[in-house]
Amino acid sequence: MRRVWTSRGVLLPLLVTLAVSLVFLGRGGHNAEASPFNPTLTTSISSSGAGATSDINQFANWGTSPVDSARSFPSSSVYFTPGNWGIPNCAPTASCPYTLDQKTGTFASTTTFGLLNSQCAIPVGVSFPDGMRNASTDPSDTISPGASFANLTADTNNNGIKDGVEHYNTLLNGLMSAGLLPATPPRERQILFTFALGTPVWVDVLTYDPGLLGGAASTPLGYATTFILENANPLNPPTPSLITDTCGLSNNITQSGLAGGNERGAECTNNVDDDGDGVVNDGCSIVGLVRESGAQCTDNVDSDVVDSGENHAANGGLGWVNDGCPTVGPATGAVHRSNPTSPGRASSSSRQAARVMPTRAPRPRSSPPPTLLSIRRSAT
Ligand SMILES: [Ca+2]
Ligand SMILES: [Ca+2]
Ligand SMILES: [Ca+2]
Ligand SMILES: [Ca+2]
Repeated sequence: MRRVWTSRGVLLPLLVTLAVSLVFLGRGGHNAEASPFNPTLTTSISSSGAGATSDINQFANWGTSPVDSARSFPSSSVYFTPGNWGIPNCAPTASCPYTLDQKTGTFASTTTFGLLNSQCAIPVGVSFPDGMRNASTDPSDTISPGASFANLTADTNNNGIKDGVEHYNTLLNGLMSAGLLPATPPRERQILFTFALGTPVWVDVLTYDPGLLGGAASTPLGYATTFILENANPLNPPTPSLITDTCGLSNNITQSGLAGGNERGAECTNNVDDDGDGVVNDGCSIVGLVRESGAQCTDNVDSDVVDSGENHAANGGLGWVNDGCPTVGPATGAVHRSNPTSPGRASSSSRQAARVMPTRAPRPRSSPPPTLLSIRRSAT
């Protein structure tokens, strides 16, 4: 049986907390515990050459073991990349060098869950096989998320791109209206989508120009990237879930140097190997409730006909061929992240790249609820 969980008298929509750096959004049942705040934070890059494209690998661990008294679920943290790094501008008024749904990175986490009101003691790996995908940055073009993010994951015009990728969403605009996100649109938006223990999970990853998120004092830290777990967004309608608590977290994030490697958009509405890597529709995002896998990824037909969430009559009856199958071959597309062009600065930045900055330690148990929680209460 599924149920909705309450904590401290507050109705909580499912809290899958894989995520991350929830800017101002954390509502985990244990994120208010008074515990030592001692995260392990590391960053590495794949290349330190001047001007070279480089993957940025970030690891942030707040503890996931049930015997780790210091484990915590951060309610707020932001990932910074020095301002002299090359990060293309995908703001609404700019010309983004990569297309919607192009793969821009990978993300995985381990989260400690409590299930069905039991003790919070189960570390579960939460993977995102589609990785991070480039998405619209235009706050003037929004759609509402719908129950279980159905509106975001739908593809109403059957063009191979999730509607939540093609459009901004009202959950983000709500945070802007509340002053919790900058009024200026982000320089880049990436999305993450997966199912965790059967529950749909949607994450918006926003990157802002220096000084916009966190104010002028944060300008020297560079570009700020924040991960917003929309399952924990107070503006999101509560959804009953198996998951009733969360209390530990570690994240592995890679922002790719090059964007691409996956088929996307119209390339996913056919049964053709459009990018010539020998595999049809590799890296096409999941459509519906299950992804094709194994031999289903090489048969070049719409194999998962049991997927009731997928429109198998779409695309002239082709359906969605090999949806959700892995990306094959390296990215050869546009630059997504690159080192500074000055050699001296590149060397320095290889040590400083993309620092992980927890911006706030867990609040003591007696502290007031997060700001947005108050807003939600007044609205209901
Ligand atoms: Ca194709
Ligand atoms: Ca291919
Ligand atoms: Ca399919
Ligand atoms: Ca197939």
